[in-house]
Order: sequence, then structure tokens, then C-alpha cells
Amino acid sequence: MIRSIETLLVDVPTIRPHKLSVATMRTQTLVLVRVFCEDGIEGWGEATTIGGLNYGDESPESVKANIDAHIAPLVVGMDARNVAAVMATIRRVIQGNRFAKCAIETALMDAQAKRLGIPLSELLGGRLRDALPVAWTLASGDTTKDIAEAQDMLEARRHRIFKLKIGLRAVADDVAHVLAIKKALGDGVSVRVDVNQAWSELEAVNAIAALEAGGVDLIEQPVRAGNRAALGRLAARFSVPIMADEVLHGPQDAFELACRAQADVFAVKIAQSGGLVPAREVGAIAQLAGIALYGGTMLEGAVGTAASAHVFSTFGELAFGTELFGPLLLTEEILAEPLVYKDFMLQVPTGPGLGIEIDKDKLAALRRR
Ligand code: MUC
Ligand code: MG
Repeated sequence: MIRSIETLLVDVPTIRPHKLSVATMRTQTLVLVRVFCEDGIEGWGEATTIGGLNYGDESPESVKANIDAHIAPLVVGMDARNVAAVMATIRRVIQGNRFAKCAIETALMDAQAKRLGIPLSELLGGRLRDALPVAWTLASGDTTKDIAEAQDMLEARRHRIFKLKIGLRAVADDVAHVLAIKKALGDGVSVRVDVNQAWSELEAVNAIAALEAGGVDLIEQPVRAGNRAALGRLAARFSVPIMADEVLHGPQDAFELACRAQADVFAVKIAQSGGLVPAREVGAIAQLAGIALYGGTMLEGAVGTAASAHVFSTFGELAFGTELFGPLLLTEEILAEPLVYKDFMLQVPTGPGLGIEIDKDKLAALRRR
């Protein structure tokens, strides 16, 4: 039985300012959810977002308030072992709140997988890989600093895929910034861009032509999420793949984008999808439609990152790898044993549940009061 649910906000400074077109992050607010079960087992989930309400329509504070006031009272007392039934009730009764739902589903699946003594990936159909390629995002806002940062990552064998956050400056300046980095890093290194919806369709046409010619591998959400038709026209026009991110809020969006061939790649995010099972469904739709997959992040800490890794480990195809570097952007470690990043990959945890152990003293010291 579900005994109680606790939500925590944990503010952690980032290792450097992280500049997106929608926000400059100096701190990340981790939204953590802890589900206590009658049999003594507890599960952890995460509902972290980016930049308060700058990125998505749930803020850390709204997630906490809505879980505390609406979701917890609905499910306390339900059978913790029947995760599907609990989630069906939540999805029937609670509108929206995809991040909050994801955190609850993660915590319940963590607890259930611990109960069964298996990694969470095995509840989702089973893993096909034990390690995932991990991109790093260059977003210092400075070309020279970004090149130096990428070179350090290559040398440390931590990342060889780089995603550049653009869309804040004039289009020509952004294009020059990207091409300078691509030139400095060379052919063997994958350089991609994430525009976070900043361009008009006309700006996108001109910029993508230059980026494609310069050897950029992937263009993420160049135009606003509401303009799906423009995304589709760009996907049809260019051979460089166009990736859907902010437009993709779960299986229904995935289905509609797939039916209209409006993206070449899906950035699957567990929270944006509304949970681990819906994220699996997004992956299945993509695979049936011949759309390539990328494992996205909302810059979650270790809990959301581990949960995402379990989901992405079950994907048959993951052509563009993942960007599960969230914990590496933070100055504080909240696990007793950090997640393992080596040889350009994140190791998918192998222990029961999420396969991580939270350092509770650390959390107690960091949590918002
Ligand atoms: C996004 O839009 O993909 C992922 C990596 C990063 O730096 O920001 C996120 C959000
Ligand atoms: Mg994105």
C-alpha cells in the first residue's frame, strides 16, 4: 500500500552559467518525489524542469503543490504493487501535469522493481544495452570557452557529441559561432544545434542551409512548437535531420508528428512524455514510423537521469545517442555513489530499481525549506 508521498525542492548551483534561448541557468531546482510504501520499500522519482516557467508549463513549485494537494491524496492507500492501476487512476483524474505524473510513475516503478529485485529497465520490457552514448551541451555563450570545454571533454573521453545552444543572438552570429566550433573540433566529432524554438521559418531556412553545408549533424526544434507544419516543411526540405523536442509531449503528439512526417528524429524525454511508459510508447511510435531516436533530458539530476537511462536502454534503435549529462552540470552530488560516465558513455545502473542510492544527509542539507 502507498503510505505517503513526500516532495522536495533542491536548489543546486550549476558548474557555469548555462545559456539557452529561453533562460540562463545558474542554479537547477531538482524536484524530487519519494514514495513510502507500507512494506518499508521506498521509491524515488524526479520532475525537474528548466528555468522555472521559461521552458515548460510546469514549474518546480507547481509540481510540488499539485502532487501535495491533488495527486498524493488520490493515491495514498492504493496498492503500491499495481503501478499500472495507480497511474491509470492518476491519468484519468488529473489533467496535464506530465512532469508530476512522470515523477510519481518513476517512484512507484523504482519501488516495485526493488521489491522484485530487478533493475527498473526490466519492468519496461528489458534492456538492450548497458551503456548509452552521452552528448554534452556547450552553452557558455562564448565561442572560445565552448571550444576549450569541448576539447577538455574529448581529452577526458567523456563526450564526443556536442550540442550547441543557440537562438539567443542574431542568426548570422549564431551560425558563425557554430561553424567556428565545428571547424575547431573537426570531422570526427558530432556537432548539433538546439534552437529551442527561437527562429522564424524563414530564418530557419537560411540558417539550416549554412549549418548543413558546414557539417552540422542535427537541428533540434528550430521553430516554435506550435508551428508543426513549419517543422515538417524543414524536415522535407533539408537532408540534415530535423529533431522534434518542445513539440513532443507524449504518444499522441508522437503519433500526429509521425503521421504527417513532421520530424526526422524524436528527442524522447520522460517528463515531457508524461512518464516512463508513455516515453516507451513514443519510442515505439518512432520506430514503427522510421523516425530516429534521441534520448533527451530536462537537465535532471541523478534520479531523473537514471530513470531516463533505464527507459532508453530498452530502445532497439537509438541512432543519435542521448544527452543524459544533467548531474555533470551540477556542483553537488546527491548519490552515495555517482553515476558512472566513461569512454563517452553513461553506464545504465544494474542494481534493483533505479539502481542508485540517495545520500539523504546531503539532500537534507540542500533542500529548500
Ligand atoms: C533541451 O531543450 O533539449 C537539454 C540539454 C540542455 O542543455 O538543455 C536541455 C533542454
Ligand atoms: Mg531541446
